[in-house]
Amino acid sequence: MLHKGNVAMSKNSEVAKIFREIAFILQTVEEKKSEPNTIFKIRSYNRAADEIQNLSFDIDDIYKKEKLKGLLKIPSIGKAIATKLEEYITTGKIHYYDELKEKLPIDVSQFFGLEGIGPKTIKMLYFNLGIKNISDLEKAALEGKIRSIPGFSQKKEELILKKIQFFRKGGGRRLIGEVYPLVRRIEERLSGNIGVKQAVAVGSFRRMKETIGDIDFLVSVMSEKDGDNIIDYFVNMPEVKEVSGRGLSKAFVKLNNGIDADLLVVPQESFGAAMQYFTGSKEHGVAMRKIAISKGLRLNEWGVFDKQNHRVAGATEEEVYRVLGLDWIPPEMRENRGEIKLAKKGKNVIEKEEEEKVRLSQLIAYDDLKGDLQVHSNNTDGTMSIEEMALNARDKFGLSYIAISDHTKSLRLTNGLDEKQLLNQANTIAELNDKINVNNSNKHFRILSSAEVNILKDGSLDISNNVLDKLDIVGAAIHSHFSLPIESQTARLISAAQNPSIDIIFHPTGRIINRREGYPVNISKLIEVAKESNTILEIDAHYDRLDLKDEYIRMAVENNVKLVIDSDAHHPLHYAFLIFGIGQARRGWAMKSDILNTLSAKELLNSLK
Ligand code: DGT
Ligand code: CA
Ligand code: CA
Ligand code: ZN
Repeated sequence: MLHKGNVAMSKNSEVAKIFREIAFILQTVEEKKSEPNTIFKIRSYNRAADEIQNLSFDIDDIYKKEKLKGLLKIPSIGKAIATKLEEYITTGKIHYYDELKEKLPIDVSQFFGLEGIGPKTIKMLYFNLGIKNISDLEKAALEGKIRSIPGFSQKKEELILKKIQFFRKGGGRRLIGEVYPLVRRIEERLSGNIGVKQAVAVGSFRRMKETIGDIDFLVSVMSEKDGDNIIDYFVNMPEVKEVSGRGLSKAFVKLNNGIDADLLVVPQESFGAAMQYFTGSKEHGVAMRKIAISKGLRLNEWGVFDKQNHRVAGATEEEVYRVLGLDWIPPEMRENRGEIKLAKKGKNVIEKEEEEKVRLSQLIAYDDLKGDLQVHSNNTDGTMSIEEMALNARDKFGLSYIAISDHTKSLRLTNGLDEKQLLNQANTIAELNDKINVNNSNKHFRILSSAEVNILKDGSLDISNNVLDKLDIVGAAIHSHFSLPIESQTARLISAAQNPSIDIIFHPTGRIINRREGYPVNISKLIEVAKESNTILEIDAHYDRLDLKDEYIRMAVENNVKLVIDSDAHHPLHYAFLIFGIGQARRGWAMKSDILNTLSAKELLNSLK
């Protein structure tokens, strides 16, 4: 069982943003920036930002209850930062931040989106050309002014333009993990309103797309009066910043976090049809309407109607699909990529298609995962001990095993482990397994020894095979040399996959959604090698990675490559991210049997190469 992700909240996000800006400005203008003290400060602000962003409580509430003492209980928050938090909660300002802003009066957060354009560059851009935001930057680059800054070049100028383009393509879409808790919260509150029969978030959110343009809520009511009441309630929610429009059965608002949200209100008898319509995708809807027409029916958001204009279906989605001769289709599959053909009832004479049809009913479910195979501890860049990570996985998320996959030595930034430390850690894990299971005979939990081995430039690993072979399961990943050409990157991944000690390739393409494209990979080739070598490909469920992405998952599934879904947890709350990975797996048509961490730990270990 997985809990609903409690990931980010608005006040928390505001403070997190300010802390990231502080860290950034310190890196930019602080004279003593290479002194250990400053480095420590920069890291502390970044860590605090991550922590607060991912907190399951509102910092306001924490402060209300326990004041400064409560704030100090947040992991990674020391006295200095807690005091700044208090200042922000009580006055809405942080004096230290305002002071720093005076030294560098630019729109720092805009530049966060431009991966690879760091503090040093931004400082030069500001002091040489007065560039304060992305539009300034784009203008200067187009006018050829950037190359004239000492140390810059035409190549750098072109790179900057490319980064800006990539950033704009993201176009204000939010990562699903950024809006998930908020959407679930609103959905729950709408459901609890008097007069409301059902309330659900539809649109791209229900399809679990990796990014969300706007949020669509659908509500069914008993009477017109109830409809009016729920619209009143919606436009007056504390999350609403401004109301952009309101009609008899709909409302459009902008939320405090800048995202738009729509509300549609329908009568009970149309709820299923409206759900079908507003879940989309548009392409899936268009194809559905064609089928209706071919059957002499008409499908719209109010129902399915016959020639005499009688409603033949509409209250539930199932009946809408049924009268069109289709099985119900999971929302994540509704992209008009072949799912409608798959759902046609009784038409599949060919055996192969009959086999494929089980995908609809045997898609991996949100409560199918038994373990998590990418988990980090505070022995490297995680925030909690192995034991704490294990107990949280067991008690809060109902998992029955985790693999501790700490980074390895060549990743110095994370204090990666060397051979000796890895073997020591494996011994500690063996002892911990005894300890945590001692009084818990009914619910056996297993910690697996593992590592996230760093793939070096030439495709070799930074830990020797004889050490890796002593671990239960091993993942490998690329964390550097992102600018090598596609042939070299693919070759690096292939040599890791062909290494007999490597079981899994972690986050295979290295992308960070809306921030960096990742390194180029010939994915078909990698899939082919994964199949031949019995190597597992990972779906990293952290919502800013989702790597593999849906379309690559589908390719892997079609080629019978085995997959795992991991949270990449650096803190126990991050186990909540697993649902985003499951969502992508469903979008990639993966069945439970395609995902190896639906197996017990024993079965999983038996299936490795
Ligand atoms: P988003 O908001 O960009 O992440 O993507 P969606 O899929 O949530 O799209 P949105 O919010 O524009 O509309 C919600 C759903 O309503 C969409 O998935 C299908 C349906 N819809 C909206 N406009 C149209 C349309 O013009 N034709 C059809 N067939 N359906 C539409
Ligand atoms: Ca939408
Ligand atoms: Ca919409
Ligand atoms: Zn990694």
